[in-house]
Amino acid sequence: MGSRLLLALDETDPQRAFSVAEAAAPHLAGIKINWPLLMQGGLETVAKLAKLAPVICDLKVADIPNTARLIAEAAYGAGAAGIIAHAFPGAGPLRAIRDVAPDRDLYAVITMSHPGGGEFFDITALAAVARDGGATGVVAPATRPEDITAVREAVGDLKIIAPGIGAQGGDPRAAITAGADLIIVGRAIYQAEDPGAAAREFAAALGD
Ligand code: OMP
Repeated sequence: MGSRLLLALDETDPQRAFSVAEAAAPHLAGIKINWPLLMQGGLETVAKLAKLAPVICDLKVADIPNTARLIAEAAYGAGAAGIIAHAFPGAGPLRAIRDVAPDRDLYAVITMSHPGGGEFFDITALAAVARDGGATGVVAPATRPEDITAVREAVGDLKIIAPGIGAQGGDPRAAITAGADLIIVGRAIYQAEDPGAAAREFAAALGD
């Protein structure tokens, strides 16, 4: 089976980020980048990393459809294979993103991994928004495997990607057993002494 590991590359030094990505790439299904790296490295980071693995731009888009579309045009245009957006603004902004690149991925956040991160998110309602908006997947917390199970029931066959492994306390196998398709690991890999070895161990823990 191919890798089920996504690297959350929140390393803020673009050069160091690229060497971490190079070391980890053989063990990855993809690389997720967020504002900390994008703000330092700019959009060209996407194209550079895309040579190593598919890149998901975790922009947590939460805006009106027109602004969501403009953001999506920039990110997909730079070579992103996927974008992460919030579901709570409704199906319209998700649909606007999807329409920019119907052949790429769009992940909707329908609950979050930090303590209290589930308080204001209604999984059932937001799963319906994700589906209506044409999302190809959703983000669900490895810190609460029971929520991943609830999300799996609510989203059917949409892809579930699960952050919160390692530094936030989640366990990779528990997340997969609960229904996640892919796990997301950041600090436990990019802050490791040997990021390549750490990525290999996470992939091996899943039997990949
Ligand atoms: P580590 O905690 O360092 O493994 O990183 C987790 C990554 O997943 C970070 O990039 C977070 O921004 C992201 N994330 C969460 O931690 N929790 C969530 O609920 C959602 C995300 C996300 O959308 O990726």
